[in-house]
Amino acid sequence: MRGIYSSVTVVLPTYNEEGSIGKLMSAIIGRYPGISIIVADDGSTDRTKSVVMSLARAHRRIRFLDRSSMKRRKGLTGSVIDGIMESGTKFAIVMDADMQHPFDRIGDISEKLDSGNDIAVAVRKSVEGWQMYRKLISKALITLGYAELVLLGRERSSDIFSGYFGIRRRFFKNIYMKNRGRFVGEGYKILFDILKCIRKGDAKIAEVPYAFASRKEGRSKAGARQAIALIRSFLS
Ligand SMILES: Nc1nc2c(ncn2[C@@H]2O[C@H](COP(=O)(O)OP(=O)(O)OP(=O)(O)O)[C@@H](O)[C@H]2O)c(=O)[nH]1
Ligand SMILES: [Mg+2]
Repeated sequence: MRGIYSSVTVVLPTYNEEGSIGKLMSAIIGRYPGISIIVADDGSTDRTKSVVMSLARAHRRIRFLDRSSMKRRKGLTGSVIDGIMESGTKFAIVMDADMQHPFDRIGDISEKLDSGNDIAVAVRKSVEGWQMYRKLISKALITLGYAELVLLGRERSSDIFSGYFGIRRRFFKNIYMKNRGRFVGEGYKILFDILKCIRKGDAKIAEVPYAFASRKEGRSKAGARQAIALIRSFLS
């Protein structure tokens, strides 16, 4: 099994995740020998950096990417792009750092990539802890986004906004280099930006089901600004 995981980098975007980042990284390293991790941080003001750095001293496959020292604009999509581009492995797996994405799906995602898929999307089969209004807004946006992909003849998956997916790095790099202007760096939905750049039939996409858990630590950063960024994604 070590074979597959030494080809995988897990990209974890963070902003103030001191409550979960250490536990998540230790769990990933313990379960998937040989795997690499890049934490793409946007200048967290809590202890996120020191937690990651102390683990990085013991594990050479852990890296902390300090985006604030790179004078980049803040943003989840931009952080994920930097993380994937900086990873040196054949595959990258993107997931939230707040434990809402169960890390035990990393194995299935890695296997789907290793067996020849360009993208393996972890698809939400259930969502825990969201209020009704958030479910409704989410459903409306998903319907709009899906319709756009169908109308434009683009690739899709049954969870087009999933923040948990794996991708072949060269495949991503190729798409990103040709379509930089269509990625909304401040946005939250990089998978949608990727899908809208792939003509239907030009990628092999697999799915892995999972249950989206409620946040147990830290604070949500999702809000109106991210919804506006998504509208920009629809239009770019
Ligand atoms: N680097 C970086 N990471 C971010 C930024 N905004 C959010 N994140 C991280 O992206 C992941 C997802 O953000 P969340 O706030 O949990 O969004 P969400 O899961 O849709 O919302 P909740 O269900 O309310 O937690 C977490 O790991 C955050 O720390 C950002 O601007 N920059
Ligand atoms: Mg979250």
